[in-house]
Amino acid sequence: MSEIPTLINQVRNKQPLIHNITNQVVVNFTANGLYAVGAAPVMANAIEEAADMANNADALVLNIGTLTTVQVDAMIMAGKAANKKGIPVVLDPVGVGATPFRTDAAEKIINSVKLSVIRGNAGEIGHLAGLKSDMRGVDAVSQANNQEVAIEASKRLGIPVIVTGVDDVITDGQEVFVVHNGHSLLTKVTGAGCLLSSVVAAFLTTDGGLLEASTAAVSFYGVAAEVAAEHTSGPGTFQTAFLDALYQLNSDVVKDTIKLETYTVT
Ligand code: ATP
Ligand code: TZP
Ligand code: MG
Ligand code: MG
Repeated sequence: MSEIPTLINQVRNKQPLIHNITNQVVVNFTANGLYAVGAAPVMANAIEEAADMANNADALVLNIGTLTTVQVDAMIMAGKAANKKGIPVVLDPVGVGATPFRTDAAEKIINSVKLSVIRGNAGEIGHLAGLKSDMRGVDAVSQANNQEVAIEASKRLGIPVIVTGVDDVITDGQEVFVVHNGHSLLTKVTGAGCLLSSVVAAFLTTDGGLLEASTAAVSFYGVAAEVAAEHTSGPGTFQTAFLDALYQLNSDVVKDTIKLETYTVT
């Protein structure tokens, strides 16, 4: 996709403000990762201010990783404010399917807020769509066919989805983008998926169409992981090198390194 470098540069120039209502595990990593890609993070969970903060932001991320009942209400209030303002809303349904509370909360959010895209692993997205799926805590267990899960889930939910794992699939049920970049060290750092959801939100503030901007975000992220892994000996140094790669990555390197497949479902 020729526009990937343009979209990366747009994020860096625009410095979009991303409002994250996210889990306690990944707050710091998400904020630093957003700064590294050139966006600006803000975290605001309180029910008293969630809608006001969304109203000041360029995009909203709802992440259910360490949910409370009050936080579900705050997410819905923020989501409705974002919808009214017309800014993108990304849902990361962390661990959905692992407990009934998470499942009920995710369904409530989906039914109350117009979502731009849902990003999760195959277990999470499959579960949301009523497909058979396995979760162990917040991690996907089986290696499902990500393309089948993504296409079917997007059709059933009527919402574009991003299913990540060894391969990443971005689809609205019709147009399919498969990104083969990334590195297994991303599975050894908590919050790699959560940060990706926030990076997708940052890219959705660009001029790119939803699927193109999401694909640019996912491929940029995957190539950054490959670059970072070259300089690291394990998860600790990888985490630091990954932030550096997100910050330094030349958009032409992404264009040259991206392994992308696209097709239309017939
Ligand atoms: P999980 O909790 O199951 O790890 P997640 O929400 O953390 O899910 P991932 O599916 O791990 O999200 O995706 C986060 C990033 O890690 C994506 O960029 C994805 O391409 C990458 N990734 C995940 N697994 C691998 C792998 N085995 N090889 C290469 N890249 C991977
Ligand atoms: N527990 C609740 S939320 C969370 C954990 C470990 C973080 C999950 O992050 P990711 O990005 O899905 O790996
Ligand atoms: Mg992970
Ligand atoms: Mg996750």
